[in-house]
Amino acid sequence: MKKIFLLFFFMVVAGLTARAQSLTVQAGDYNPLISNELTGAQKVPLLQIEFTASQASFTVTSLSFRASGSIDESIDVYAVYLYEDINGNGLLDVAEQQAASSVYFSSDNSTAVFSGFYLTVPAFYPVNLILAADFTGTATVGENVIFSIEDYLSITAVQGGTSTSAVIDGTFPINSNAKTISTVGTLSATKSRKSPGDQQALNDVDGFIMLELTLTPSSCEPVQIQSITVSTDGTADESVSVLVSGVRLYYDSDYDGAFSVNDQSANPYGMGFSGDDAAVTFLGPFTEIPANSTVYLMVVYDLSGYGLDGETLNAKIASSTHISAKGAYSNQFIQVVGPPVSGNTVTISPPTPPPAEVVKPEIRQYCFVNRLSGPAEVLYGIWLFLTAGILAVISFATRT
Ligand SMILES: [Ca+2]
Ligand SMILES: [Ca+2]
Ligand SMILES: [Ca+2]
Ligand SMILES: [Ca+2]
Repeated sequence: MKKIFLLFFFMVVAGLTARAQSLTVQAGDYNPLISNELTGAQKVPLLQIEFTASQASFTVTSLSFRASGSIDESIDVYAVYLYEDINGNGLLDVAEQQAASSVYFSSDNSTAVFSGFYLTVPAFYPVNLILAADFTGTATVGENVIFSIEDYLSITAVQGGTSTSAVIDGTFPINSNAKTISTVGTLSATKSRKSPGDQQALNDVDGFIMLELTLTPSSCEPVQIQSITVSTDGTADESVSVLVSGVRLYYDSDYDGAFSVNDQSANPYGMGFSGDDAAVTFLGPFTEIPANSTVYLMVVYDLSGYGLDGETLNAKIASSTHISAKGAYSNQFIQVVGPPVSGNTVTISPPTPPPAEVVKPEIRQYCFVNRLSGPAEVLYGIWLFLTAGILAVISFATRT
């Protein structure tokens, strides 16, 4: 009976362990949003795919994508690419390399298979890929396309260092957002991966980063932002706790989520909240952002010193109408996708008290040349002088 129980116990444990060693596949947190794209656009990011391994590492060896939508992918898409998204931001950065050789679609709404590569997914460290496409220029305005991982059979993976097939977890299909062929651009405005989390701020701190935005025009045309409205609804009265002209915008040019030497101001002057839970609107025009590229914009506050301990502050782009942007070629106001975008909560803490003055024990100096401060010390000095003199005389007399 005991043996049967133990056997049953080990089977349950083994079952749980096997279950736990799965490879989870899902759209990444920074998956590109819907956008308009130029008919001949190159390296358009389409879908961010995140692999997460629990307990054991895995190796992905093939991945297939099904195309759908009105464009004929065998004619209108030159090739699709799989990039390793090393910094996980859903964008193709200069240093990021292809994870597999490019492939193409052989017919309309067909499947393209990336194979013969070895992508390692270590336990507990998510790995992100980006599917991107080159369009040929033959698709017509208004046509669209979506790319999908249809089911778990679209992924081949083995447990690291073995030939054991991976158990794939995920909710399928995993779809890209729709890409529509157009000449009029769109602007994606999302929370940057480097935007700070919940944090505390001294109530008189300057240049505190509240929110970082990722601003990405699609491939159609450069984009010029005309205005940005920053809203807030923290418990603090922002007109009291934030300085007049204490709301400012900066470009995070090196994308480190912090102030750096080359980070330029995006607007020549700061703004101030006129009341509690008020909003401020920065009127541009701001620097034009090239097509299919990205800038990172930080919203920073200078705090006044009057915020109370425990009160909260935040910064948000409350709706897509709170960023107005024009296409440089179409000269039209274009669609902004992404908002609402909210920074995390900042809790005001009292300023750090100045360090307590260190009381040094007094070192009495009896050299009367540089310290003759009181009558007692003067007398003591004279006594020392006389004593030394007498001793010297005695010493001299003794020797002679
Ligand atoms: Ca199609
Ligand atoms: Ca990236
Ligand atoms: Ca920076
Ligand atoms: Ca408030």
